[in-house]
Amino acid sequence: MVKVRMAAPVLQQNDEVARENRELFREKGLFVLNLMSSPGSGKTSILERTIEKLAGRLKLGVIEGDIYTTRDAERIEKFGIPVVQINTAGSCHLDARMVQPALDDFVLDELDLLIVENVGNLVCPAEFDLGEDAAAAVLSVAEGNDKPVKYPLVFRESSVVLINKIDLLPYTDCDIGLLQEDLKKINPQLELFQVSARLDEGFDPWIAWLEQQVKAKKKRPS
Ligand SMILES: Nc1nc2c(ncn2[C@@H]2O[C@H](COP(=O)(O)OP(=O)(O)OP(=O)(O)O)[C@@H](O)[C@H]2O)c(=O)[nH]1
Ligand SMILES: [Mg+2]
Repeated sequence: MVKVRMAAPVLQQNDEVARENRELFREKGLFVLNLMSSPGSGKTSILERTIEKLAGRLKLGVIEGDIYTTRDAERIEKFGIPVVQINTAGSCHLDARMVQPALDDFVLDELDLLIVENVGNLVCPAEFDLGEDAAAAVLSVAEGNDKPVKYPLVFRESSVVLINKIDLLPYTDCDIGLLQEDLKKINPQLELFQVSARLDEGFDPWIAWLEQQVKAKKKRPS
């Protein structure tokens, strides 16, 4: 009789490592955010504005997830904050096992906030827990009004949606009222922020939200 060993399902294995990551973040009192969107919605651009605004207020580290290249990490490195690039070499998302070794490259005790920019993809990243405290999704107004209803998981899993590129509204058929209604139907708890990373507009409520989350995490008893 041939002995068969059933491999633990991929998502189950991922969840075990995600739990270890989450436990480490709890020990360190570190707030960790998973930033997700389709390619080109403006995750890195929003990160750049966010880093500028948090300078001197919070100590921020960044993990960049991309299939190939170190381009996003190079953009972040210019701000002089700790950044690590993970290349997934084909995979459309980060998982907890990719993030775990990257954490060794930071001095976590010296950070208040760690933002993980996931691979540009509106579907796969939302399926993999990294051990983060919260997820934020970026949706640009140029992507079409139907994206929340067609790709609901990422919006269900997120605490925040940054509706980006509002400077382009006059050139699109986006109905921003309807877009926000659809997002709230999918997840009534969502915080919605309208921003333009290009024009550096609308960032104050987002920055206040981040600072509030960091403060709450630090206070949580260990
Ligand atoms: N008009 C306009 N363009 C923007 C805005 N934010 C970002 N962009 C442009 O959109 C393009 C993509 O921006 P990125 O920040 O690289 O997008 P991303 O989501 O990080 O992309 P990936 O990492 O490849 O998934 C760039 O050319 C940005 O300059 C905005 O608010 N308005
Ligand atoms: Mg990017």
